[in-house]
Amino acid sequence: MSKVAIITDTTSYIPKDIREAENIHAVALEVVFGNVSYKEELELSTGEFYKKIRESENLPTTSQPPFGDFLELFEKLSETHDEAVVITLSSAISGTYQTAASAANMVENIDVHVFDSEISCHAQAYYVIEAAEMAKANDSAETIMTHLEAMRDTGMSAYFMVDDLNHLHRGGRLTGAQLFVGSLLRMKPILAFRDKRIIPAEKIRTKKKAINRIKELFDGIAGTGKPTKAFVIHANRPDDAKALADEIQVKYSNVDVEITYFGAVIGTHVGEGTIGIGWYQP
Ligand code: MYR
Repeated sequence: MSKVAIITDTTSYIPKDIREAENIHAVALEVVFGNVSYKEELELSTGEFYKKIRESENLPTTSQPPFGDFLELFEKLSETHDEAVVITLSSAISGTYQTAASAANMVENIDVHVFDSEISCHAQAYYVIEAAEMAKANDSAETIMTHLEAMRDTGMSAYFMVDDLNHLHRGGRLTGAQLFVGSLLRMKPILAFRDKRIIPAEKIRTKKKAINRIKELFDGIAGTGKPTKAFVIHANRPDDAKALADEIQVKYSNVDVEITYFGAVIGTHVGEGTIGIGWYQP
């Protein structure tokens, strides 16, 4: 029987206690302030990050995990496992997928499969948790990959609204905005993933209207009555996130809603104040 290790990158923001309980390994992306880089979640917590950006003169940048971190982990896991499944954030917004795939090709004694979640954050975590449950049930890496692909085909959605679009624009992670970027930067567009990339899905003028529109999009899904997994995600807006999650939970008994966060690396690109809702109907 094949023993499968489950690996993710830190942008799935799965808390350490859950990672440990589910045997999930995490490889960290890095956030860079000046010439000091920190492995997010391991060397810089999300709380410390939001404090640091307020105190720092220059805005941080980010980078994918070093190639050697994947290689070292794969080699270590090859002593105890036959196969591994790595689940990364979207390959169109970070080189993490490509780096993991290159390291997978270099390693011997373990068969490493790399899965592109085509999204990030808690939506990525849904794949990781599912894969960890399957590995626990002794499914093979191939069976897990097939299941993850089916989940991706079913549709994983996330809509979010940023307080200041300049962060995403500066980091070059906003697709399709070039033609109307001047006017867009003054708006509160609703952002979403399409074909692995972040696009302004709808142009909206005010924060209030934007959040109401996100709720409306979610209502269209939750209102079907089908069992739905949902998350409210925020960049240092815990009270607003809680209020939104409570509202969803009171309204829909078919929805299992969690509150989650944008950590340092994704927080660098979306900026403090970002809030959104993501969902998946298994
Ligand atoms: C890197 O330096 O490789 C990391 C780049 C990360 C780009 C993040 C762009 C924003 C993603 C928003 C995710 C929202 C999910 C609900």
